Amino acid sequence: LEQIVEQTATDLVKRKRKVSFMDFESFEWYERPRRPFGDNLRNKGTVSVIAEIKKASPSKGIIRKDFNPQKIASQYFEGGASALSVLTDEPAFQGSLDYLSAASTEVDIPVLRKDFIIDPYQVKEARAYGADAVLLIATITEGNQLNELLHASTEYGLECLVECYSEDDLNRLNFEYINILGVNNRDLKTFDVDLHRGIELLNRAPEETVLVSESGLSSAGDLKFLYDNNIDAALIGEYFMRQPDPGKAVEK
Ligand code: IGP
Repeated sequence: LEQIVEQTATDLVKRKRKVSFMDFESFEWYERPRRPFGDNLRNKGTVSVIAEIKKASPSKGIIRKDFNPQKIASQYFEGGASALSVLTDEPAFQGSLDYLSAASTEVDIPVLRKDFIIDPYQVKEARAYGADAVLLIATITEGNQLNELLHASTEYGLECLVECYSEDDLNRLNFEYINILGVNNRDLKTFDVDLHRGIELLNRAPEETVLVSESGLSSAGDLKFLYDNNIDAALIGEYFMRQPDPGKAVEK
């Protein structure tokens, strides 16, 4: 994780230099009204699905060979996903900001930018490429950084899914500014998945928080387990991406 964040920081310096003349405000998606993300996940009488567009991962390499983000977005939408998540990180996940805009224009549900966000610049970039929400990973932020990013998101009109890995992460959060909490079920050192630990952490959030269980989910049994434990939404990537028609898998 440290390596990825370091890479993100280096890339960002380069990108900022390269695009310093590029003004995001002139992008066609910049002024588009945002679709509500958190409200779309809550109170559905079922676990809402956030379906992820993910070509590759650091642990598994290429997950899907036939990778067409636009087509997958429309299949997810047809299948009834409540929201999409699009990996935009290039070095580790082979994602792209272009996949984000492609997905966002294709569907009428909110779209989350999934990346290692460490700078308000990336939040503005997310807006320019059509995101409705951004992922903020608590673990990779220090000091007041998370609050600054939350503040920037409000300024740019994007919602935030704040992701935690541990009790330490959770204890650092100020829920006055956080409406949507995610816990990653996957331990990033061992890659082990533990849904129980995730649920236990999620249920410590204040009552009105939208709760999202992330990673390693693949069965109706998993979703039933989340539902029985008051979880609002499930973020699912790899399992869907390995199905011939990812949309059909959402329907089930
Ligand atoms: C999806 P999975 O096991 O269904 O493919 O997991 C999502 O939770 C995972 O991609 C993820 C992730 C992240 C990726 C969760 N948090 C942070 C990159 C960065």
